[in-house]
Amino acid sequence: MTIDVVPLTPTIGAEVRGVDLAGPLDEPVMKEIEQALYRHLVLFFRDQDITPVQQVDFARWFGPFEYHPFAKPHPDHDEMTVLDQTTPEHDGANSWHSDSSFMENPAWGSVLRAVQLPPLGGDTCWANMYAAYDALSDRMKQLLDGATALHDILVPLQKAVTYGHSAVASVEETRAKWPAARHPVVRTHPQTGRKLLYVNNNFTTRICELAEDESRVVLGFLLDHIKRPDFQVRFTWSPNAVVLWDNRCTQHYAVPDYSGHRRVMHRVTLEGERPR
Ligand SMILES: O=C(O)CCC(=O)C(=O)O
Repeated sequence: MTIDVVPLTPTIGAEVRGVDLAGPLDEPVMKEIEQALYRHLVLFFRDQDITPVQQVDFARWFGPFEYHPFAKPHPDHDEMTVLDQTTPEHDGANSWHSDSSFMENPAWGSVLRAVQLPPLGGDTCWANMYAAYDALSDRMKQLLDGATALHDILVPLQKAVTYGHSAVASVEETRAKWPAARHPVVRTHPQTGRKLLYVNNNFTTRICELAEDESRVVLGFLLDHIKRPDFQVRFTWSPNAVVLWDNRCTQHYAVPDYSGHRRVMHRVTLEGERPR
């Protein structure tokens, strides 16, 4: 079987047709999907009426699972988290982010499936962080290459607790378990060997090698820069659509425009490696 990969923008995102994720999918097909992912960074599969077990099995091929410390697990499948939202404004997904960058080993990627959708809205956008790095001037690249930044759960966690999106008992105790992680500002993707910008609006608080006020300005510029529409693809979900993304070289943003309607998604996240 050869899969049909249809790019959605010149920069990021492709729809994959001719694949039934209910599986089983043989090794050559999975390798084609993997290669398509490295090329397009985010893959969209429509009309995949699959069970949680089938979703978990598809994700498993890419590596071990990440068990998120704060997300709500599926009652029957602890590898899966359930995103169930009617008040999306403050849940932290409507801010450009790379998942779990506050961890030493942030997520490799995720498989997300639309279970229940609002009548309108609830799109998700992804952005290409290779393109964000490539678009910087040589002088800015020189400044950032070799620099490191802190990624901290504290503020997003406080916000999530304030708005009822997280049930952690104590922000301080949770934070103590997850002290800020230090990662390179410019990361090299372990499979493609390409450099990419690795700072995000949810978690990155400080560029370590700069003075505090310098960091505020440079980081502020970078956190705006990564939002450029020419780095992005925007996906309008349909029932049973499935998205596979590489979390290492992308960021995403869930559009919170469906308040009062329910949106339920099943997510399986894969464990990543330490950024280098
Ligand atoms: O619900 C979505 O579309 C994306 C949610 C999100 O930001 C995430 O899974 O990290």
